[in-house]
Amino acid sequence: MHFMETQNCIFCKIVSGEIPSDKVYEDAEILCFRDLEPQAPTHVLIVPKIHIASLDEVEESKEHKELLGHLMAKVSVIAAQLGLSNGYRLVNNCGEDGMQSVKHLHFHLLGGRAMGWPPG
Ligand code: DGP
Repeated sequence: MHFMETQNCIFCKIVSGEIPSDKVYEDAEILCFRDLEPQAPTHVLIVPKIHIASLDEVEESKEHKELLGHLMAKVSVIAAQLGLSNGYRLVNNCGEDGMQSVKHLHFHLLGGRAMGWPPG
């Protein structure tokens, strides 16, 4: 990880509090906040607090496996907190073809309406 990468990263600034966000859930490892451009009645982003550029940068290290396991285990907790009792969609956009725009690993949690498939 390069210093400049975290310094210029919007989501690192949200994690540090430098940029305000509408927080939904927070613990020592992860932060969940409402997306600025919601694509569903409920649309939040779940991010690791440490800077990982994308899912493609996730390694098979103990640290990454524990972090991602923790994040995944919290999805149902956050969904319940948001009242998504009828289901939801969890999305990760990775890299150029995945149309990832913010280069800090994040998962979109969308709900409150039926989703379409296939995705565009
Ligand atoms: P992606 O395209 O998967 O990289 O999604 C990035 C999402 O981040 C997009 O839905 C809009 C959201 N976003 C970008 N900048 C900000 C911000 O400053 N605050 C919040 N809350 N969301 C942001």
